Amino acid sequence: MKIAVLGGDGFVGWPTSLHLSARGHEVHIIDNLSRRWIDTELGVQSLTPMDSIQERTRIWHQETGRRIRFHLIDLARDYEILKAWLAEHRPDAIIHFAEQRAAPYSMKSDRHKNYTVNNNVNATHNLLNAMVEIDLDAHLVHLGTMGVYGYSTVGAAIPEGYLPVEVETLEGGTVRQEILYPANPGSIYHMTKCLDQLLFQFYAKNDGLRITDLHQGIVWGTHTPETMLHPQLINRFDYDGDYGTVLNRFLIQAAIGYPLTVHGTGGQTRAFIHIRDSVRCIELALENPPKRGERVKIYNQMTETHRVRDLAELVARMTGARIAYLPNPRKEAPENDLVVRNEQFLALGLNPTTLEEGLLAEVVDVARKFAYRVDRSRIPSVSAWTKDIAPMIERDPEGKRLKSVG
Ligand code: USQ
Repeated sequence: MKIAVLGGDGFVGWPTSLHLSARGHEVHIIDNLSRRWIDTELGVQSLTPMDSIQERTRIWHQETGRRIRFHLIDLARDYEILKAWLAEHRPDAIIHFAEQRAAPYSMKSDRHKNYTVNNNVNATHNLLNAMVEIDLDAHLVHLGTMGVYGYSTVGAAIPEGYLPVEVETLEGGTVRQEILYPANPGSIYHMTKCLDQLLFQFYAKNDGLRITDLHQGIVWGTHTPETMLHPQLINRFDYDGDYGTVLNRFLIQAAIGYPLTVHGTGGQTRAFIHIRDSVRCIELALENPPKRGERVKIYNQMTETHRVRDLAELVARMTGARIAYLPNPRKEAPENDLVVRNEQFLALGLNPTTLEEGLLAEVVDVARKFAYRVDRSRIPSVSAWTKDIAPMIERDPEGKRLKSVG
């Protein structure tokens, strides 16, 4: 297949591009390199040293003989260029990762809120609009998020996208329907993914676009078999307070002797998936497109759920790290249960990589190797969800800011 990977320079986009190229697909990365600019804005860098995208693709060719092409396009702004590119290349499939994906970054200031909404919503709409305009019947696979559902405890499992409901009719009977699970975003970033869902519903219904939406949990790990082929193919690894995600942060914190930064009581339960399973799920989704005219196909792309404090305790037991319970910069339920259905990927043959499989130690090893690149002052999460919360968040990472250290 000819596949366009939008956002192919990012944390999941890069290993996905390599995985698909290794399987013989013709891969084209489209990216505006915004993630690298945001590193510059925030004054942070990936824990792992990352080469330019051109250098990465050169090394990939050198190691495997396969070519990945790179095209510098900003989906949100360069509508005509995107449309012309799609018309010229006519890919069989498009994987859409090209969105600002950090919840804390999206909540930093009014500017960051505007940027995230403008970037994410315009990128998705420009893509859908262009596909219709040039009659492109490509399968669109989008990286959504488990966060569209919210994480509230309802005493029932979260279905894969659609909720069966019974509606009372005017005659007093009932009709059964399946509706999109009620959106319940917890950040501006998550809200843009909820808006994406509506764009997909409309374009699938109105224009028959074939769309798969993957509601992914928190990705952990860093290596895939392809990124390990050469040191310069290494994946990025975010540890800072905006882009670092919880489990990878705990592992790097343990590796450098920094207290594990649990927000609040750590009673938040979230869905997780290893990066290797993430790229495999995307491949499985590509192999199973919806038919033209079918509704949007939605998968829950996660393999297990964990409570944040249980993860901290696990990492502490494994490494001897201390745990710090900090004031939570986010407005979120302090404690929640979460049960998620994910039968569709399991039925397609996904064999989940779980936390028990020794891969936690692999991440700690990567973190130790590159520990010299860590700026400890960038570890705390200082992006507050509301103006009331902001004064509770102190910036000193290892002194004043820690409420208690266990
Ligand atoms: N948390 C801590 N300590 C930390 C960092 C986070 O306790 O040092 C807590 C947060 O308060 C939150 C939970 O851990 O309750 C998860 O935070 P996160 O930063 O790991 O994940 P999140 O902001 O939800 O976003 C990440 C990705 C996003 C993706 C989402 C999937 O950045 O792109 O959509 O995970 S999900 O969480 O399932 O919605």
